[in-house]
Amino acid sequence: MTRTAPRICPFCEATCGLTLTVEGARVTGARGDADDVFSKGFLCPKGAAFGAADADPDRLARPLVRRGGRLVEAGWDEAFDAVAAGLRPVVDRYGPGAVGVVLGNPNVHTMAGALYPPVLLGGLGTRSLFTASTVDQMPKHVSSGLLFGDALAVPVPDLDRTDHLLMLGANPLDSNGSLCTAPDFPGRLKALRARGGTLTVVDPRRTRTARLADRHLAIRPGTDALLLAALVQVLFAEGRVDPGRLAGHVTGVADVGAALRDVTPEAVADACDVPAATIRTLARELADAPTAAVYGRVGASTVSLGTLTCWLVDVLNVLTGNLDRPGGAMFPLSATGRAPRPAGPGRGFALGRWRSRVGGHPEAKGELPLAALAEEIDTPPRVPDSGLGDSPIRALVVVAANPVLSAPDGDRLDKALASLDFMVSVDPYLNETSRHAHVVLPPPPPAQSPHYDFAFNALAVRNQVRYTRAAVPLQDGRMAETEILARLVLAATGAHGADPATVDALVVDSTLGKAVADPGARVHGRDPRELAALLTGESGPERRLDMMLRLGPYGDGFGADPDGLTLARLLEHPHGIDLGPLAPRVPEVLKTRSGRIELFPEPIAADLPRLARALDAAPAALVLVGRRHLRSNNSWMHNVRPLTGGTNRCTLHVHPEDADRLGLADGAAARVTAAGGGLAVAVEVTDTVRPGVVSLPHGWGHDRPGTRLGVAGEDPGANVNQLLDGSLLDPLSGTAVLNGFPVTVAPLAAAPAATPS
Ligand SMILES: Nc1nc2c(c(=O)[nH]1)N[C@H]1C(S)=C(S)[C@@H](COP(=O)(O)OP(=O)(O)OC[C@H]3O[C@@H](n4cnc5c(=O)[nH]c(N)nc54)[C@H](O)[C@@H]3O)O[C@H]1N2
Ligand SMILES: Nc1nc2c(c(=O)[nH]1)N[C@H]1C(S)=C(S)[C@@H](COP(=O)(O)OP(=O)(O)OC[C@H]3O[C@@H](n4cnc5c(=O)[nH]c(N)nc54)[C@H](O)[C@@H]3O)O[C@H]1N2
Ligand code: SF4
Ligand SMILES: [Mo]
Repeated sequence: MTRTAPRICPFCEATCGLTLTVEGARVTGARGDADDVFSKGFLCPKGAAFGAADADPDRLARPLVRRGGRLVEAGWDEAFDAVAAGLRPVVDRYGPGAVGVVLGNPNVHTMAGALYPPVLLGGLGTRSLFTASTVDQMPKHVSSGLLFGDALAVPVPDLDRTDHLLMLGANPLDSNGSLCTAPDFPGRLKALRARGGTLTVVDPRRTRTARLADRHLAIRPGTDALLLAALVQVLFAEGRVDPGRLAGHVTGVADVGAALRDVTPEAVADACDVPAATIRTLARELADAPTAAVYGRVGASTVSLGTLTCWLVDVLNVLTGNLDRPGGAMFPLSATGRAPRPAGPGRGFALGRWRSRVGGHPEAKGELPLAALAEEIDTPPRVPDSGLGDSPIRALVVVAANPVLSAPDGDRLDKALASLDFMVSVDPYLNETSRHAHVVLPPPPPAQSPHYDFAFNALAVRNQVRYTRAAVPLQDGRMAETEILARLVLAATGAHGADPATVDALVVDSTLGKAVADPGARVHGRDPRELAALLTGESGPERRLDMMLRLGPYGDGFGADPDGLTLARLLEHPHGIDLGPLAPRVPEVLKTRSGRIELFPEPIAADLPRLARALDAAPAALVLVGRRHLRSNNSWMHNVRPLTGGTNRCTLHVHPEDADRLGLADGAAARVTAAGGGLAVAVEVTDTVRPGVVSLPHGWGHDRPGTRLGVAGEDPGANVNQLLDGSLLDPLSGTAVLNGFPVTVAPLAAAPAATPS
């Protein structure tokens, strides 16, 4: 029998609503859900391939447990016994810090990834946390933490209403957007232009997004901070600073002007390779536009000046009066977020509350740099057997991460992982990282999981709320990822064997306990047991969702507002509920100690000398940047046949001038070399990259033994991150420099002397 079922797509940040066609337990088709309140029918090739991704025969069907050096299928109880037996002795002997936790990107695309890792970290008490954020958006969190006092308060461009968008280091036509959840990002950009708005794209490559723009600036990689600083300088020099409504809510405006006084367009033009006159024009347009938003993403974040760049993005939004106003850069209000509070001073944001053991890297948002994971494992203690506090990481819990491909120097990490006393991976695939695990716990395919976007609703260009239950019931032998993580929490924290429902019950108790004790909460003074009894839902995670919705900004406050949101009400709306356009949130959103936007925070001031040095640095002859492909997704979708092939290839884009100079022919093999190593790759000569820049996508290199990725292995590609040695970081955020690092490229067939490695 054929039926349809709604399912929010988990494959990228756009969160499109899909209508799945289901036959038995098999998804045979996927189309855009025309009735979805947010995506209105949009889908991309990845969403269309939902069925193929769901049914990939290489997805693991059963847990794997290492026996005699080999990973063999096992039952769930046996697998969790092995997890408890592997982790607890490490905690007991070396302390909780010897257990590292690695959280990868798909955690923001699953309900389990939102609901359980905080409990795991709290229960374990480890500070050895590494996530995809430090190869991605950590600079934005740090910037938001410093400016607004809340690392999660990330302004998003009000795409549907802005008159002017200045976009740096983002290519939403291929990525579908990031830190700006907007189904049909391409359509929204076209609509911006159709209503007379202006789009400027700053990118060293002439991307599909750049081709849509009014203006494309092929900037020299890594210099966006200089460009943005010069825009700020022009605003001050020409008397165009006008924070508008925010004026009474900002401190440090004059300090910013003074600090950047010398960073004129003329001073940065050569470094950025953007004419001074163009920079002046950009600044004036930004100031003069009725509304405007500056937006930077991966190419403006995973660079040496990443935090400064992210900071300058919002400095410009503030100085032009565009922060927190319709058409500018605004703070979404998520249905499971904190209910608005009276404005006032907050606790602020601290950096570097502890440091990594080996490199001394400061924590940011409770995390250490993913680039430092290998050294934290493979560097012996300073004093052997010194006991707690100085132990290398000896055991690792990896959830939805493939750092052997996604982090710098995969070869070193590969060896480090092989040396661990114990490793558990929660992953549907046996891949480059999970092949080192002693236990692999496979989550069910996405059709068998419910979906709610805890993370992306807080980054969406429109306030809305949607929830889809599993489209297909859990099949025999499958365990919900929420239950997998709940059991993992128990096994890791000494409560192995307890009922996984106790994890949810504990969270509910503690959350409601805090809420009723909070004089600002609508449930203040009520009995938490009474509130817990009101929760509905078929499972622990659903009851937790109900609780979060009811305590949240649109919630019913457990009866305080009978028209408010509950899980039951949401379930009556399978295509979601629209909660309206973004609305101003300053000052309520601010949690800085001053209660204001702190425009010139001390850590930023202390980092400015690096900006000055970047002005004078001689540019490298050749640097590498990344790129994404619409039919790819980081490291894990190269195994889905319908998404492979065509232009989705791991080739090195080289500008014709560079190809001539270096003796590289289209289609020929080249050797790329950098500080971390070398790799061989096919050349694609194209003028879509600017001269002096080559581009290679990430997430490739599927040629390691011991994986189970049949399709990906046919065309493995090369791992770009092997070019890095892990030492290049944005110091404030610990984020790896993945864009704009120096490389040399030579024909592979050339004389050996010309191909050092
Ligand atoms: N050079 C370079 N490197 C980069 C980047 C770049 O632009 N250039 N981009 C960086 C960025 S932005 C990111 S976010 C990181 C991503 O890097 P990672 O966080 O490592 O994420 P993925 O590569 O997507 O790997 C995700 C893992 O999760 C598994 N998985 C898939 N679905 C599920 C699920 O439902 N549940 C669970 N438990 N597991 C699942 C996959 O099998 C895979 O093993 O890569 C970074 N690396
Ligand atoms: N199809 C697809 N979609 C994805 C993903 C995927 O792998 N494939 N990954 C998802 C993830 S995890 C993320 S974080 C998002 C990322 O989404 P985006 O931020 O849009 O990332 P990219 O598409 O890599 O675009 C980054 C752009 O920055 C440019 N760039 C590189 N260096 C510089 C520089 O120094 N300055 C400037 N101005 N530009 C530079 C690159 O040429 C590239 O075009 O995409 C998500 N969506
Ligand atoms: S744009 Fe993203 S969310 Fe939408 S269908 Fe494609 S992969 Fe899924
Ligand atoms: Mo990412």
